[in-house]
Amino acid sequence: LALVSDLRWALLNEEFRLQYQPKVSIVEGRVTSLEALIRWHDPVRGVVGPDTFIPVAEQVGLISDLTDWVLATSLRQCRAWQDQGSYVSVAVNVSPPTLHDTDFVQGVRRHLELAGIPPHRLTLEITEGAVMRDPAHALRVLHDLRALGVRLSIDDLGAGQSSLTYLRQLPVDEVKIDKSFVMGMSEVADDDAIVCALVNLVHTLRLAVVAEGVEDERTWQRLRQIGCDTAQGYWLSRPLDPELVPGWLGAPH
Ligand code: G
Ligand code: G
Ligand code: NA
Ligand code: MN
Repeated sequence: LALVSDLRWALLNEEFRLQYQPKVSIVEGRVTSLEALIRWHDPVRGVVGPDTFIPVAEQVGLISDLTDWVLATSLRQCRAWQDQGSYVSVAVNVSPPTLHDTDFVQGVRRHLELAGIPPHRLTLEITEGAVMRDPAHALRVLHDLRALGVRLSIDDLGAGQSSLTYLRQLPVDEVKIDKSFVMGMSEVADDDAIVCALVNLVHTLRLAVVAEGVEDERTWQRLRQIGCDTAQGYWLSRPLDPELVPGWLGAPH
């Protein structure tokens, strides 16, 4: 496949970029973290989104190198913002296979040390699929990451093969409700009911709940009303190029 060799080359040739999308505390209005989202600036294809190449990278064993690059780049960026006076946190998406790499926890620790960022300022977003493929091992890795001091988030609740059994025993700090429910909740009564139920479910587990895909003010107000902790979505901010982040953080919103 041309895509595969192009991806290897792209990594060497530094063709990947990160954008950052804020997660905002609904009660305090404060940014709780900035999620790093990868894009590929291919000279021929133009800007390619992760949905196109992450699944390929997972299949051909490139995903760990990519995640390594994302961790290094986002933590270095976090340090640069810190040096400018912004003590923000970053969130990094971790693909299922990467969680099961033997040296993943050591790698995370090394990247934090290199950047000089305290572990609690890094959140790792993990989908349920990562846990389901080998629950016993995933649980050990999550406990090791927890012991290291990084925050853990379960991504896309409701989109995959959820198991409440695992959700209950995972050592995580927050759960993100999948945007497919949140995006429609202003118009679709069932989606509103599902989001309400998921917010209550996550709170019953004593975890923080994030709604992603907040696209209008009505949804934000509704989430506030039902006690959702944190929101993320185009209405708050699109994913931002890194140089726009300090200005966005400083502007009133
Ligand atoms: O940013 P966008 O909506 O195009 O992201 C599409 C998908 O790609 C999302 O599911 C997102 O979690 C995933 N994604 C974005 N950046 C990364 C990354 O750095 N690593 C992994 N594993 N997935 C990512
Ligand atoms: O799977 P994950 O949750 O990481 O997916 C994040 C993806 O969702 C990113 O590609 C991001 O661009 C996209 N996204 C973020 N906010 C919104 C939104 O409000 N609406 C829509 N449609 N997509 C969003
Ligand atoms: Na995510
Ligand atoms: Mn998500």
